[in-house]
Order: sequence, then structure tokens, then C-alpha cells
Amino acid sequence: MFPWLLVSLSTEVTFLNVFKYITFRTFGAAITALVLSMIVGPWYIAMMQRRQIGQSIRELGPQSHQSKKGTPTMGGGLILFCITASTMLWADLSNPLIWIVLFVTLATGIVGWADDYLKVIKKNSKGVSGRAKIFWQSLIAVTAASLLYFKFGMSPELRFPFFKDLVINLGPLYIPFAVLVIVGASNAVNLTDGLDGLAIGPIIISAGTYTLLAYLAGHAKIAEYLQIPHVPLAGELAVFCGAMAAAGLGFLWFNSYPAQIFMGDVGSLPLGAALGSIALVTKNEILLVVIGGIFVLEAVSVMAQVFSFKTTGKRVFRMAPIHHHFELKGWPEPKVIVRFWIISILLAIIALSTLKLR
Ligand code: 57M
Repeated sequence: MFPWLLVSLSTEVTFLNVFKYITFRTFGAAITALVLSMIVGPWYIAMMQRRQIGQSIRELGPQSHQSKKGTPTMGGGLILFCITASTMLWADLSNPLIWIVLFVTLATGIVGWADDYLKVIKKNSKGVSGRAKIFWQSLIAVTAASLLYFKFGMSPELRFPFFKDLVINLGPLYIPFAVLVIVGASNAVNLTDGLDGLAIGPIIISAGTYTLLAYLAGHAKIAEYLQIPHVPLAGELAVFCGAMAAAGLGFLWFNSYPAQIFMGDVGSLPLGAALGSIALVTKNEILLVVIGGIFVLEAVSVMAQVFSFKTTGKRVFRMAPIHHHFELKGWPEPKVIVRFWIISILLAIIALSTLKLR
């Protein structure tokens, strides 16, 4: 909104020209999202407490989790509000990629909200069934992928870090691939969200990394210099990513150990889907496996556990997802969390270093 409002005035008031710059607006969006979440956060938590929107804890899990019973949940609503409000204020809303990413984020947010609503408010322990969740996530992803491919001419070529000459043209198979990226990322973040700050930490780090990658992809000269795909409209996504990283940071203020609030599915499903869609629109799909390596590790640990148990009757981990394994080994919760953050920072550095290694 600001770009449209203020740039039209900039012929008379020249300093308003700064609103043209993506970098300036990214900082503006980040500060807005952070301040908003810090201001609205305490009110939101108090409202959830008043309405008794608290987490129930499964008996099966590590015993230390029983003390978390009743912690307010559905904090994702706060995160989504801060990201959306800040993006609406600071992004160029004539950019279709902003709307596609916002659509994926908010629509998967509704799926997550429905699950939380049934579980937490209607006390239906099953919530939305696994199949129904995948169906809706896939439908949202197919819509976004089709718009990208058919309407906005997104390139179906995949490029790989370290292998400069390796290019795979997926053609129309780009659509199922894009669905896999969005749905996979959404569910992987959901599996990770099992300890205080465990999911939001890597979300902040990944969104921060994509802020830079979006800016680089949108800049013709830098993209050419780095030999990365140039997507002219992708630069604007830096504004969204900046808002996402900062809204996550604001949420971490309250979700850090011991958590005053959990994000719920209304947070984990859309944040993962947002990352997947950002990876697609900035043409950094393969790099998502590295940047979001913690989410991949958590998802793979569940697959390995289920596969091993079904085929051999034995477990690979004491409990999956893998963060429970370390808890049951006796690591205190904050140690597991901070160590996972450290790995996430390391992965982001590795991902960024591949920019020069193509
Ligand atoms: C959601 N949700 C947390 C909170 C959060 C297939 C199977 C591996 C699925 C998996 C599963 O259901 N995962 C998805 C994980 C839950 O958190 C809520 O859910 C939201 C995210 N969707 O925002 O609202 C609990 O996690 C803890 N928590 C925190 N701090 C936070 O900031 O401490 C969450 C956020 C909360 C709280 O205790 O209640 C969850 O873990 O349920 N299932 C599992 O993860 C289960 N694993 C399992 O059954 N493993 C088996 C097989 C199937 C692989 C095995 O290893 O043999 C474990 N989950 C729980 N207890 N709770 C088992 C034990």
C-alpha cells in the first residue's frame, strides 16, 4: 500500500522516493511485524487464556510435556496477522507473486485453524483427518502451481547448487513437483513443532535467508553475476520474507522456553507452506532442502521410524520425530532446541555459500 500511496506523491516530495526501494520496504515490513507482534502478543495470549484455548497433552509422550497442559495455543493466528498486515502495508500489491504466496499462506492457515478449532475448542481429539488435511493442502498447492506455470510463465527448469550445467526441465510435471514442495514443507514444519521454539527458530532463519535470496533473484545484474535464475517479480518477496522472519521473532519472544503460547496447526501448516511457495517463486526449490534441513530431518526421522517399525518391528529412534529421541535420551529441552537452531544457522550459511559455488 505504501509504495502506491507515497510514490504517487513523490513528484512533489522527493524523499518519498525511498518507498520505491525494496530494501527500505523490507526493513519497514520487518519492523512493523516485530512491533505489532510484541504489542498484540500479550493481549492475544490473555484472550486465549480467558477463552481457555489451551493445549491438551498426549499421555504417550515424554513425561516432561505433561506440565505443558493448558498452555494457550493457536498462536499462529497472531503470526499470520502480523505477516499479512505488514505485507499489505509495505509490499507492492500490484505484484502477483505476493498475492500467490499470501494465498498459499492464508489458505493453509484456514486448514490449520479448522484442525485446531476441532481439537482445542470442540474437544474432538482427532481434528481434521490426515487425509482431509492433505487434500486441502494439495488443492491449494495445485491452484498456486497452476497460476505460476500457466498464467505467470514460471520456468519449469530446476537448477542445482554445485552443478552449474545440470538443468532439468520438468515441463508440465512442474505442477506435481510444486505441490510436493508446498505440501511437504507444510507437513515437515508441523512435525517439527513439538518443543518450545523448535519450529519457529528455523522458520526465522529460513525466512531471513529467503529475504536475501528473493532480493538477489529479482535483481537482474546480481542474478547474472551469481549465475542464478533471474525472476523479475521475485524481489518484492523480500518484503514478505522480512515480515515473516520478524513476525516469527516476535512470536519467539512468547514461545521461547518455557512457552507462554504454542503456534498450533494454524501456525505450523501455513508457515511451512509459505516457505515452500517462496522457494518456488524465487526459483530456489532445491536449496530449500538445505535451508530447511531441520524440517527435512524431522520428516525423514518419522518416515524411517514408521518404515522400520512396519518392516522389522524395531524402532530406529526411541521416539519420532527425532526431537523426542533426544529428549528421551535425557537432553534437557532447551539444549535440544538451541542445538537444532545452531544446525539451522549452519545450514543457512552453507546454502548461501552455494551462491558462489555454481
Ligand atoms: C504435531 N504436535 C505436537 C502444538 C503445536 C506420524 C506422527 C509422527 C505424527 C506426530 C504428530 O502428530 N505431529 C504433528 C505435533 C504438540 O504440539 C501441538 O501441535 C501444534 C503443531 N501442530 O503448535 O499446538 C505437542 O508438542 C509440544 N510442543 C511444545 N512446544 C511448542 O512450542 O512443547 C509444541 C509446540 C504439544 C507440546 O507437548 O502438546 C505433538 O508432539 O503432539 N506424532 C508425534 O509427534 C508423536 N510421535 C509418535 O507417535 N511416534 C511414533 C511413530 C508414529 C513414528 C514412534 O516414534 O514410534 C508424539 N507426539 C506426542 N507424544 N505428543 C508421541 C508422543
